[in-house]
Amino acid sequence: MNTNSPYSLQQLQKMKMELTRFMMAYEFALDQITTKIENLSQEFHYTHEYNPIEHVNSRLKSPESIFQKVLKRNLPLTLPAIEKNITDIAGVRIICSFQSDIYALKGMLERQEDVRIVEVKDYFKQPKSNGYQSLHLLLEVPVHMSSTSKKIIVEVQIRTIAMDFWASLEHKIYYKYNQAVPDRLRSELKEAADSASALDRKMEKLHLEMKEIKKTEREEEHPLELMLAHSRFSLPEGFLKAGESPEED
Ligand code: 0O2
Repeated sequence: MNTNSPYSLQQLQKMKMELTRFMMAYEFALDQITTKIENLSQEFHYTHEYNPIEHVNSRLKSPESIFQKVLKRNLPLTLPAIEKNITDIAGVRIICSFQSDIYALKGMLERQEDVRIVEVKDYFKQPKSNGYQSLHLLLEVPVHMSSTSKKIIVEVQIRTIAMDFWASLEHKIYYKYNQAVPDRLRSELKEAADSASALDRKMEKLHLEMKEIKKTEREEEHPLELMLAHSRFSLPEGFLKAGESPEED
C-alpha cells in the first residue's frame, strides 16, 4: 500500500465514484444522441428515397485525455470546471453525402423537444484557413440518473464524405508533425481541401438534377406502387387488387 498518498482510502473511493458518475452521465447523453440519429436514419431508410446519413461515429473521451486537455488549458482539476470548459467529452461525427443534408439534419435535431443547440460553429460558411469545413454543434440533453438529473453537452460534428476523407488525413499529418506541418504539405493540404469542396459542390449539383428527373418520373408513376417501393411493412396479399374493397364484419 502506498502510504505517501495525500488521500485516505475512503477519499480515493469517493473520488472514483464521483468520476464514474460523471463519465456515466456523458455516456448516457451520447447514447441518447446516437439513438436519435439512428432513429432518423432508420426513418429515412424506410420512408424516403434516400438517407442523408451515410454513417455515424461516436466516442467518449477517456479520463486521461480529459485531464491532458485540462492541464494544456491550465484549468482547475475539478469536475465542475471540466464540465463547464471541456465540451467534447461526448462526441458524435455524422457523415452526410451532401452539404444540404447537413443543414437539413441540423434542423431535425433542432426540432427535437429534449435537445437544445447551445452553440453552432459553421466552418462551411467560414472555412478555417487550412481549408477545414464542417458544421459543429454543441447539443444539450437531459440525463436522468437515480438521484440527479443533469443537462449534458454532446459535441456533434457533421461533414460531407469528401471533407471527412480530407480531415482524417489532415488530422494524422498534423499529429505526425506535432502540429508543425511543413509549408509544402500545408499548401498541398489546402489545395486538397479546395478540391474536396469543389467536388462537394459538383456532386450536390448532380444530386439536385437527379432529384428533378425523379420528381418528373414520379408524377407519372402509380402512387400505390411508389408507396410500396419504399415501405418497410408489406401490405397483406391481395390488398391492392383493383376494385376490391375491405370486407366488413
Ligand atoms: P480530436 O482528436 O478530433 O478530438 P475544443 O473542442 O474546444 O478543444 P476548438 O478548436 O475551439 O477546440 O473547437 P472546434 O473548432 O469545434 O474543433 C474541435 C474539433 O473539431 C477538433 O477536436 C477536431 O476533431 C475538429 N477540427 C477542428 N479543426 C480541425 C482541423 O483543422 N482539421 C481537422 N482534421 N479537424 C479539425 P480536437 O480536440 O482538436 O481533436
